[in-house]
Amino acid sequence: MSRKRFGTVVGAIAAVAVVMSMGGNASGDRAETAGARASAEYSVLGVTTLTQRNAIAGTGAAINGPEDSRLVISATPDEVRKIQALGFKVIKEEPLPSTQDVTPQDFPPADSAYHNNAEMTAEINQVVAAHPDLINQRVIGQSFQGRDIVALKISDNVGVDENEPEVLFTHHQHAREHLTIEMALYLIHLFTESTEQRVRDLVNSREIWIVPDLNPDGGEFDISTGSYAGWRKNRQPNSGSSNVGTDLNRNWNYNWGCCGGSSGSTGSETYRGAGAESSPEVQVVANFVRTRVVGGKQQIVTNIDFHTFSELVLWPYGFTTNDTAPGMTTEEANTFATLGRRMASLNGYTPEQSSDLYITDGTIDDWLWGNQRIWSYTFEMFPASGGLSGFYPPDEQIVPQTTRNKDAVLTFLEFSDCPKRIIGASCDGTPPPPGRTFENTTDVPIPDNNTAVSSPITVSGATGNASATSAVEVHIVHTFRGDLVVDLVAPDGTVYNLLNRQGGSADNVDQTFTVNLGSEVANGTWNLRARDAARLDTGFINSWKITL
Ligand code: 0X9
Ligand code: CA
Ligand code: CA
Ligand code: CA
Ligand code: ZN
Repeated sequence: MSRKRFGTVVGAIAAVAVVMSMGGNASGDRAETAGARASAEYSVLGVTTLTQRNAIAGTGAAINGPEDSRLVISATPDEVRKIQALGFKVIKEEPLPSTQDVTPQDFPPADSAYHNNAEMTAEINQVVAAHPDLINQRVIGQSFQGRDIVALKISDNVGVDENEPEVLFTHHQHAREHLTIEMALYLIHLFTESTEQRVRDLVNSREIWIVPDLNPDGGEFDISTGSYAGWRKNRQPNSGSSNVGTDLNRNWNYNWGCCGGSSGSTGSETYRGAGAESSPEVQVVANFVRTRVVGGKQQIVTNIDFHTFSELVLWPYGFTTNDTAPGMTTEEANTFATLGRRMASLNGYTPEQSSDLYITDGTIDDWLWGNQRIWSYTFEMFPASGGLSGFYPPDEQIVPQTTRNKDAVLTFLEFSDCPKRIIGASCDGTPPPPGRTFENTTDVPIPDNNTAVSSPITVSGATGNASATSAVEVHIVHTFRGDLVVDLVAPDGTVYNLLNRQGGSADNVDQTFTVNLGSEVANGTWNLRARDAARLDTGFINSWKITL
């Protein structure tokens, strides 16, 4: 499998440097352009005629505009010397009176559906104005260059801190991973606008926090010239060095810099910063997370941190390849892996412990879990593989690649009251209700003639209804070709279609389905019903299991 590694990505930057090269007027980002152009802004005094202006332009300087009898230009030192040789007095302009070192521009026209920081803010403001009962926002701090970092809250009774599991979605630690901003906007719209009962129930029973942009400076810098800069870090200068930026996802305060999973060199793409939380952006979000400790208890139960790319679902720890470590028991590692795999089965990503990709230290997910006991996942979005251009999928991919995560995110929210429930454990210290998992291991042949067969499980002694997140684990042995229709039939006859496979050469089914059986009485006879819809094949229901 082709996987993104730093070696590959850094190599790719050099390879495509011509295509990705900065435009001419990266006016603010002097450190970046210093080597190539060393352009700066100057005023040439006493310029009143076209002849004078042409002479100045003839040196190669870029003319920005006239101002009274002065001409404002962008020029290199060499060009300035030529203009002075023509007899003009040249003075250096002060940088713009701004805390921001780039002129925010925009995505290339072909990618105009992506949101820059101003467009993201405007869209969020519009959703907040339209649904004040469901969503509000607060500024939790500022980036290095002074841009606001906001946290949105989405829930019923949004103005009240209710006793509901809190869930945190974080986005855009890495500047060039713009698709993650679109993921935030997708979730904001889904949670506030969807009329689906499943979504409404989750919004009403959870308190959802979304930090849509952890790295606004880096994101604006990446698009500041009209062509992509391939920038990853924030835009914080490093003392004693002309290299700019800290890798935010190496700057968190858990085993910071411990294990060779980050760099101490300012020029590195994975520079970990001068100290843990040395970047204002990480400090702002870490402080926010700490404010959610109420009465000694962290209210946030779960987190997904969105990145691009590689199509992965990752879980802690990143600093060690060991499955278990201090602060990670076998039960916890199993919970992470089981929920991670369930989510990956819903979005088609590859699930693995994050250190299976490469060792990292000082990452957000290790801190959220190791320090705050928040079940934290990293999603690496589309595409599955590629070079530097993998960070810049065309804007036509925004809708398919954000909606692709809908089921995974909703399932994640469903388990966010108690992630350990996915392995049958409980969270309140009491043992899980006994006898809620039932299995039938008797083989039931599936004839090659479109006739449905059923494997029954009879439940008695269970109280109340089945769960909204019942797991139905199915094992069917089947040969080519695999047109199979598989249903779960509840005791009252309600049919839940699990699989409706058309064509293809897939054969066996070994899959766990999450089914909302919250409206079904648990007691009675449940049936797994299978029907083969194609000729010339054979198989049998091997076993199946239902957790009510
Ligand atoms: O290196 C990273 O920070 C992530 N990959 S990216 O290309 N988006 O930069 C992967 C982090 C994996 N490790 C952990 N999540 N701990
Ligand atoms: Ca386009
Ligand atoms: Ca609420
Ligand atoms: Ca709360
Ligand atoms: Zn990333």
